[in-house]
Amino acid sequence: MNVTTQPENRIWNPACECMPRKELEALQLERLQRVVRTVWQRVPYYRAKMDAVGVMPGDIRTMQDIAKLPFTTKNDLRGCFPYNGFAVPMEEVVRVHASSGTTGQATVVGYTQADLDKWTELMARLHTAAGITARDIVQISFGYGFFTGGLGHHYGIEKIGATVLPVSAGKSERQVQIMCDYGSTVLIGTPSYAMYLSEIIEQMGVRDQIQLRLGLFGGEAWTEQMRRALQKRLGVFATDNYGLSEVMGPGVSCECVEQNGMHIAEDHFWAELIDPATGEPATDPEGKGGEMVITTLTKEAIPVLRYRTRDLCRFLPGECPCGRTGRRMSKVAARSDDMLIIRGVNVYPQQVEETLLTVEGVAPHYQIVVRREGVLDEMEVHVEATEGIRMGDHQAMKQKIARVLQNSLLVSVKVRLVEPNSLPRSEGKAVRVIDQRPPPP
Ligand code: DLL
Repeated sequence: MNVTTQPENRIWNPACECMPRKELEALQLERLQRVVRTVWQRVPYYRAKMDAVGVMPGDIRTMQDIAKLPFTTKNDLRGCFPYNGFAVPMEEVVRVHASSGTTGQATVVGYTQADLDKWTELMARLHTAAGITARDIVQISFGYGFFTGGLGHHYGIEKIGATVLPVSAGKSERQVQIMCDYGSTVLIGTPSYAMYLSEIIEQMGVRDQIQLRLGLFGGEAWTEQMRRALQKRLGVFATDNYGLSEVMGPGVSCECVEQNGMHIAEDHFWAELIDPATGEPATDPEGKGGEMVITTLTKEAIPVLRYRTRDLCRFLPGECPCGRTGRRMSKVAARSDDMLIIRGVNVYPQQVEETLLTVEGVAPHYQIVVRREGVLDEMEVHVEATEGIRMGDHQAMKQKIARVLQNSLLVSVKVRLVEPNSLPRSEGKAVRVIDQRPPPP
C-alpha cells in the first residue's frame, strides 16, 4: 500500500480563510473589543479580574492592548465549575462539553446554537483543508461524549456533505472490520490510536481491503517521524489539527495539504505566544517560540480571555502556497507541564519519540518511566522491539537505543526492551510518561 498522491488544495470559505490581513486585523479588533465588553458586563469572574488590574473595556484600543488583560488558567475555569464562567443564561446554552477531569475538577464549556454553528463552519474548513470531499467515507474514531473530538468532527463532516461513520473510540478489531466493510476512505482520531489500529490491520491480515486515503490526526502531540510512520503503515496522507475544549475543541488550527504548519482560524481566535516563565510576549516567536495563549473572539456562551494553553509551539514565517492568509503555528512540540527535569536537564516526551523512531527495528510504542534513586532522578525508556529482532540481538539493540537517546537528550537514559505488543495501547490520548517520583514536599 503506497501513500496516495497529495490531495488537491480546496478552500471551504475563501472570503474568510483568504481575507486580506488588513481587513482581518480590523475585524479582530472589533471582535476583541466586543468580547471584552461582554465579559466585563456579564461574567463576574472577569469583571473582578479586570477590576483587580484596573482595566476597563474602553482601554482596549489596539490588539496590542490585549497585554493589559489578565490571563485565564485551567484552575480559573475549574473555579467557575460548572456554569459560573458562562456569559449567557442557561436557556441559551444548547450543549455542554467538559474535560475529563482526571487531573482534578473538570472544566465545563457551554455552547449557544450560534457557537455550534461557528464550530461546525470551522470544522468544515478544517476537513476541506485536509482534502476531504463529499465523496469520502469518514470514520471518526474519537470518543463521542463530553470530549470534543467526536461530536466536533462529526458536524463538520456532515456540513461538507461527506459520509460520517460515527464509530467513536475503542473496540479496535471492530474498527478495522468497519474500515473494510464500509470502505472508509478517511480516518479521524488521535495519532497514537491510529498507530494501534495500523497494528490491528496487520494482525488481522486485511491490509489489502483497506481503502483509507486520508488521516486527520490531533488531540495530542506527535512528531514528523510519527507522521511518516503513520502515512506508510496506513497508506494515508496525514494532516495535523489542533484545538482545546476550553476555547472550543478541535478547529482552532489545522494543516492544509501543504503539510507545512497549522493555519489558525484567526477570525475567531487571537493567538499570542508568551514566555511561559515570565508571562511576557515571546521574544523570538518564529524561532524559539513560546506558550500559546488564546482569546476567543466570537464565542458567546463562554468567552475566554488570554487562556494559557501550556502548549509550546512557534509561529511559522512566510505565506503558505495554498492561499490562506491565516498565520500558521508549528506542531505543538510539547506541553510545558510535560517537561521532565532529569538531573538538571529538560526533557520532553516528544524528543524521545523523535529519536526513537529513527532507530530501525523499534516499534512506534514507548513509555517513559521516571523514578528517584536516592537523590537522583532516573529515566527509563521502555521500548518495543519489532517482531524481526531476535532475542540474541536484544543487548546490542538496547545499547544502541540508549546511545542514540543519550546523544540526543544529553542525559543518561536506561532502556528496557520489551516484548512486541506488550506496552499499553491507547484508544484516545496516549500516556507516555509514568512519573513514579514522590511528590515534592
Ligand atoms: O483534544 C481537542 C481536539 C480534539 C483537538 C480532536 C484536535 C482533535 P482537550 O481534550 O481539551 O481538547 O485537550 C486539549 O490537547 O491543550 C494540547 O495539549 C493537546 N492537543 C490537541 N490537539 C493537539 C495537536 C482536544 N494537534 C489539549 N498537537 C491541548 C498537539 C494537541 N497537542
